[in-house]
Amino acid sequence: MVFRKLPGVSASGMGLRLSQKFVFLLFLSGLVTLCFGALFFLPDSVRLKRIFLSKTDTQPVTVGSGSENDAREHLKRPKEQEHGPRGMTPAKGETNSSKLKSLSRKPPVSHEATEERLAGGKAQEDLTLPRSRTDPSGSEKATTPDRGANSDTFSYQKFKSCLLKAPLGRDNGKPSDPKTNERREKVKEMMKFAWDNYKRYAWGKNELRPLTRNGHIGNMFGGLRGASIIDSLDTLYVMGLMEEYNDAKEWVQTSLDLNSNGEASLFEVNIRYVGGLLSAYYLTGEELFKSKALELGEKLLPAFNTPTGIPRGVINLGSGTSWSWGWASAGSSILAEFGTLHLEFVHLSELSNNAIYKEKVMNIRKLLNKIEKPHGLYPNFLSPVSGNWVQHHVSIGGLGDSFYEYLIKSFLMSDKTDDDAKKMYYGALEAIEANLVQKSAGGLTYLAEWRGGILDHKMGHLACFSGGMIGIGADDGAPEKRQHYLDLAAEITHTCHESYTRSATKLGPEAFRFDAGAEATATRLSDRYYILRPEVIESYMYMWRLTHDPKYREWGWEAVEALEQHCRAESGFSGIRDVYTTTVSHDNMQQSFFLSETLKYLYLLFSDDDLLPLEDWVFNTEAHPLPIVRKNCLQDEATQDKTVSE
Ligand code: DMJ
Repeated sequence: MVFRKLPGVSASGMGLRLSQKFVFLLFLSGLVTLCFGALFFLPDSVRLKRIFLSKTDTQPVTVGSGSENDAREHLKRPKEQEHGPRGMTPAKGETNSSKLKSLSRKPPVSHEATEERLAGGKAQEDLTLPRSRTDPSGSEKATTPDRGANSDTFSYQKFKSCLLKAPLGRDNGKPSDPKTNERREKVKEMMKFAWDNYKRYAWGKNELRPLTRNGHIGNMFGGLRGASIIDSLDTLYVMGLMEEYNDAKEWVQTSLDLNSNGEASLFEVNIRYVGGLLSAYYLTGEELFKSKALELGEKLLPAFNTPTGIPRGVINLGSGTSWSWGWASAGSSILAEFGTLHLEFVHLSELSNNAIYKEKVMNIRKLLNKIEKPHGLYPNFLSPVSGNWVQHHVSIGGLGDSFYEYLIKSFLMSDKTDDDAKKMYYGALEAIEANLVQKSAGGLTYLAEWRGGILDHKMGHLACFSGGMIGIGADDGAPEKRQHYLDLAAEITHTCHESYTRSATKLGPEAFRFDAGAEATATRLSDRYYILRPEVIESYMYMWRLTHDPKYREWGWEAVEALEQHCRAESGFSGIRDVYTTTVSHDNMQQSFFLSETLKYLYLLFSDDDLLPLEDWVFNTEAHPLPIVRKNCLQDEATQDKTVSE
């Protein structure tokens, strides 16, 4: 490089100036590099970071090369990590990032302490959610709430004032009848037994293996841990197991690491983790649960980056890359998976004051509303690319089930204002009645499956939730149909009960049939297992609340006795491989839904109706209670200071 002499500057002086400039420039560039580098260490929520470091686009691809038949096969096998039809096939390998974060500890709470805090309106600042907005860059990320915007923040106190009744009832739902109370106490003891063993042998893992006394992680939750803890929070709280609840809360505070980098089922993470955290927040007012739910919800958004906005089934929680299940026909998405996000996503929007979550699920709704439906039915597989059905298999059990459940519950959760959901639900129910509802030779009402017009006379255990669903929707149907819907709900619940009574263990098989002389029994070896599923008991609970017919409590008690006799092992509860033999073979898995659903529904069945009253709450498909959104009340200034009488 040649240096020219500048006028008025000596050569040595110029050399000095130049080297000073050089050092200064070096220092400056070092500073810039340092600042930029520091951006990587900022939390994702900081706006500066979002401006400089936009997330990489997701590349939709299809995982594996299985077929739908593989999927169905998978449903039938009582494999250890099998949870159901909607989150079925495990995603590929997972990473084990379980960094422990040490957060400040809060003192443990009791029911009384929480209620007192809410009623007194103390710590209002803690209970007020700051506002958040959609990222102006248009990226899929939800942006961090801005602190301090008051006009449209979520106030927990106000939310409580909009409930019609106290969530836990007058006396925590304690029934006055001593026999019923004894039964309720028994269920509570079962929960404590299940929890204590999980805590002792599997703490922080996803499920307990009660026979080998260790933990199971599996690969449905993308490296997230503690599924049994998150699924249990509300059950423990509602049952008044406060020491256990406090342990669970402390684990969430100190050890729930959402920065995992594995491939997760969007559906399973949503119903168990997001649903569990939301419920825990609404019941307790603990900000911790809300912020975790929002943090996780944000990580799910990239799954919606498809040409139609229909999300794919698998998402890498770290990179945001999403896939379709390898076994799903032609890279399709599953009706029960993308159709079971609505309740949680509406609440994520409520709490964050960020419309993005609701927009995502409303877009799914719009597409499904518009698309041509064969005989008015919704097939189980839809292409997220073209928005067309991929093939015509319709089922109210696995692959379809909770989509229908979320239609009626969306309507109920909207304080009966969501008319589209209402229309779609009753339209679907009409099509189901016209095409799938059957009467067996022995007079049992059941729901068959439909394959392009051909009926498969099989009903899965999963489809047994429909007794409860049709029951809770009966009242809002056309006036001339109301009694009919209630009767239909009772008939289906009766059929599902029959599937239990016809087995040696008095527990029901995974699927039962109504052909070749079969009446509500499994005819295939591969359908004989029971993995502690809740659906039949769920329908007993709803039918009890709707009719107060004592038979539902009796049926629930039969199930308790059967669970105790055949599923209780020395160190927890286990599924069994064959319900038709009393020489049981345990599958060595205490599913997390046993804690969140089966035991919660049993407890509610033996409680008074004012424990989580249906006037205020809907249960998500994992039995996590979510409150009805009373927009009028929430937006009404006058209710600001009103508090619910406890
Ligand atoms: C649960 O995870 C949920 O109820 C889901 O909707 C279906 N499968 C299981 C329980 O069987």
